[in-house]
Amino acid sequence: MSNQEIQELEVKAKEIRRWIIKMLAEAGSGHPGGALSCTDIITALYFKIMNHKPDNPKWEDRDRFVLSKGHSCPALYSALALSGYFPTSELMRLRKLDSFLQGHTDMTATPGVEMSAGSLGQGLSVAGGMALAAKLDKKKFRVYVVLGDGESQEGQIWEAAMACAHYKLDNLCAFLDYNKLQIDGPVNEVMVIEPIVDKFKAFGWNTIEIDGHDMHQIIYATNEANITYGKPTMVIAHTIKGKGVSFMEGKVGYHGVAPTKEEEQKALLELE
Ligand SMILES: Cc1ncc(C[n+]2csc(CCOP(=O)(O)OP(=O)(O)O)c2C)c(N)n1
Repeated sequence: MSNQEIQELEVKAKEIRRWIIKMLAEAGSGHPGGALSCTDIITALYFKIMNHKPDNPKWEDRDRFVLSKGHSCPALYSALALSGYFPTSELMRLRKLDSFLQGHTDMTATPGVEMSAGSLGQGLSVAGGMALAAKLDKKKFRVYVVLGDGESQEGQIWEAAMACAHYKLDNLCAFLDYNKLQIDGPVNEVMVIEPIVDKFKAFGWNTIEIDGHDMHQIIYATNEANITYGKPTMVIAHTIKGKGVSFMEGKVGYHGVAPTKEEEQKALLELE
């Protein structure tokens, strides 16, 4: 992939970060920290990696994306809008009563959203089911899923991890958005998930560790997943919660607190 393509993705990621800030400031509520940490991964998937047709969201051969940490949906909504699934003007109606963009994803309401999420821990099971269905139906589509590190304390993740390896779901590529923080504080203090790479390896997964804000590494990891046969791939992506907005970076307080109008201006200046 050329440096120019990488730069274009970086520009797109910045645009998505600006939308996240704008839509949350307008709504006055929502989750900036975890949305900003997975933005680069979602940008690479929607604008480089995935086969999808925004004008035909239900195209049966499309690659599937599951955002398991559903509270980070502003990143997904922005990527969907900028891809062309719906007008960007809808983004400013986030969390309004009659909007199809609610605070957590709703697959029955939003074009392009594949799974309703918000209750943590379920996304890997669903993504695994989609990947297994592709195998049974002899379909070529691939399935991508983004998990949270705090979310990975859920038992269901490990049952799914076992099942995905058992069924040899090499058409499944998961990203762990490893930003080291969750709602109540540092993941290490709430419940240690290390050694996370060894754990997924032990469960039978191909594992790749990357900087989750480096486009080159994100693309490399998905390409590696593509040519790995007989096992699913877990990309352990080291990220920063609140990435891109200096006063939000690494701050647990911005897990679920929207920027004020003043903070919005400050953040947008940084994201120019
Ligand atoms: C089953 C369940 N338990 C608790 C919550 C409340 N909750 C929302 S976000 C969150 C923290 C998630 O942390 P993490 O997965 O690390 O997400 P990120 O830091 O990327 O935002 C919690 C506990 C929930 N949504 N679902």
